[in-house]
Amino acid sequence: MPAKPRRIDLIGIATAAGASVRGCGMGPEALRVAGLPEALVELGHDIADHGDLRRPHPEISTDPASWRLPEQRKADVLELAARSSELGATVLSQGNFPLYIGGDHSIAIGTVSAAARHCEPLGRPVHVLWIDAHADFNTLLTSPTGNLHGMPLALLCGEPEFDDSFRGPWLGRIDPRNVTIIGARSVDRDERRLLRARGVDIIDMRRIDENGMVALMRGVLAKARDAGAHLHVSLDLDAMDPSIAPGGGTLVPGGLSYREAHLIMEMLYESGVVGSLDLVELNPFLDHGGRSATLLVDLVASLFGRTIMGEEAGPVEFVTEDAQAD
Ligand code: Z70
Ligand code: MN
Ligand code: MN
Ligand code: MN
Repeated sequence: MPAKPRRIDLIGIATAAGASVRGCGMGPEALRVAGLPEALVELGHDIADHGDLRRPHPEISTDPASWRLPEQRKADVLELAARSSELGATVLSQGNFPLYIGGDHSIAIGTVSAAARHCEPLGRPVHVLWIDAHADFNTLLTSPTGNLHGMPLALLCGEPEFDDSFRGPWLGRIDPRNVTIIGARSVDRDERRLLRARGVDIIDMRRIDENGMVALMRGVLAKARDAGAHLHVSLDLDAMDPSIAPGGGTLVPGGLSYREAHLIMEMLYESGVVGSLDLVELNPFLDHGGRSATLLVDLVASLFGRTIMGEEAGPVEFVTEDAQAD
């Protein structure tokens, strides 16, 4: 990825079916309004916007206590996962970069599946960098809420509690030992035990404070590079501190700083190993005047090559003192 312009395919997945709070179905449009396509074009990339995948019926509530029936929400999550897995795999087979804009984090069931299915016949491993306040590794039994946005990694890693109703030819499979979660600070008790048992690498806030972001990210990137992996990056807005990213439904204090988040993105760009990206959990209804949407656009720009000092295409001519004197 570094230096070379890419063809980036934007795929909106307009849903909140996996979340406890409504509103992140509006995420794709907010990111477009905040200038996501323009920021990528400005960096020299080509963009194709596929519009949004969505369920045909509106997200309405007839029961004020639960905005939609759990069975209906599950069906929505899985239908959108199947469709995004198909579309994402097609984009990857064309050699292009899929940028998925959610939507709640359940969309990663489909987006990571696309990468896994694309890479499997090539014998190429998929590594996942999950940037999130949460671990999203609950199963149907460990989940305290039943919300599917807290479970995508467990399903993708093949946890057996998910029955056949969660599976289909569209579902890909990843190895939990190739998953790194960074920014974690809210992990449920049974989820924690499962993560340890499966060998997921959790870079929680304590490890970031103690070791520093650069050293930790170097380790993640070296592992992916040495494996010749496709790195899928899944960026949950709530990884960032709520003071800079207020537009989420499940905010947790003590998150990534503006500088830590940009540093991750810049190092990802330089690594050249990133093959696909999710932007999830932006809730424009809860955002403050587009601050969180703008933050995500700026982070994506860093991931696609924006730097502070930039890079000029050719030699720059400066006005010298001599010329000024004429
Ligand atoms: C909790 C659960 C979660 C995002 C909340 C929360 C999961 N562990 N994920 N917000 N993005 O319900 O499983
Ligand atoms: Mn998440
Ligand atoms: Mn989260
Ligand atoms: Mn607020």
